[in-house]
Amino acid sequence: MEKYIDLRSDTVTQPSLEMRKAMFGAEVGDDVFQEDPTVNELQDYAADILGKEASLFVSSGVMGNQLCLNVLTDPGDEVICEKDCHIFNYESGSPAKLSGIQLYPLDGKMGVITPSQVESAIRPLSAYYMPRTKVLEIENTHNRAGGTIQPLDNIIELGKLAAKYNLHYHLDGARIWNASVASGIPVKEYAKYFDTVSCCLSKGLGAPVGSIIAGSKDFIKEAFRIRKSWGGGMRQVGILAAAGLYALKNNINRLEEDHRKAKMLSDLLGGMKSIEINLDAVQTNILIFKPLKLTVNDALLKCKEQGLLLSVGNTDSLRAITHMDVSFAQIEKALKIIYNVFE
Ligand code: TLP
Repeated sequence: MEKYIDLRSDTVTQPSLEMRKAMFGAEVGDDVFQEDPTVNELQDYAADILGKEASLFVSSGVMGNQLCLNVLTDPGDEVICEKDCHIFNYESGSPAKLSGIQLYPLDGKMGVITPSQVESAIRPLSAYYMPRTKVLEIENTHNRAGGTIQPLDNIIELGKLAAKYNLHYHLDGARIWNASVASGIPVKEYAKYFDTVSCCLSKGLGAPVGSIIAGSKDFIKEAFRIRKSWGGGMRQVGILAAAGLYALKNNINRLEEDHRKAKMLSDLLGGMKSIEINLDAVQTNILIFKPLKLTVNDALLKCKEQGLLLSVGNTDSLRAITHMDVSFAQIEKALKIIYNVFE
């Protein structure tokens, strides 16, 4: 794939030499016995950054979200979320498959749902024939909305509502790091309003694999048990945790560069007549835009022919994501390719 400028996702990054050295030198043990020192260090370090009692290293963002939902619900329960969110669209129906729960998706604006929308979706406790609303979930940054940041005041208001109705409050913070760097709001401040948080090490932070879930000690204890029952107990996994630890210690602040790269792209896209883009939504490292003269498939193909890889954003739109393995020079080149293909 080296000949391509790959903007399909920030998941395509390769572990750097320094990260590989950290992995090579990692001290390891059997993590099913909770004896891997590097995993334990990562979990303590992540819990501290997120301001939670405990955290757990898991294989992926999907596993992180699904473990949280599983622990927080019983079969037949309902989770309120936004209609373009990851758990509803891109997790293979796992809420139903793994936990026997259903989702209640609400129509958000740029990925944001309001307290009044949520309040009217909460099932009355007296209605025994309805599902029980158990969890409120939001995504920060919101992937399909274009990497948009959830406003802190809305996060807080939704949290108050969740508390009022005795709901658990879960954050899919796969890209919480991007939200924090772009807004200047510490990750801990974002995480503080949620019972459970899931966040990825293998996206903008550049680790080859892994996510972290965080919450109370009791929650993590149960998540640890369920992770094992899903086949997610790994042994000398400190080799991978070392990459995550390296990512958390070294690769958060540099996300600002990725946001600048996204801005370079949006400056061009915003002025093009052959493309529709909501510039207000370009807040971090994701761009979602609609080709007006080409189909999504034709656009993907034409870009690929010229050396640029994009992905599908929504059914009728394209997605470009900037990351550490695409240089500013490559972004300049991508700008030319986009202009040639679309204009
Ligand atoms: N998102 C991937 C694809 O699945 C769409 C991507 O390329 O962006 N939450 C959010 C908000 C995500 O964007 C993703 C991955 C996940 C969870 C799941 O993470 P993984 O892929 O590690 O299971």
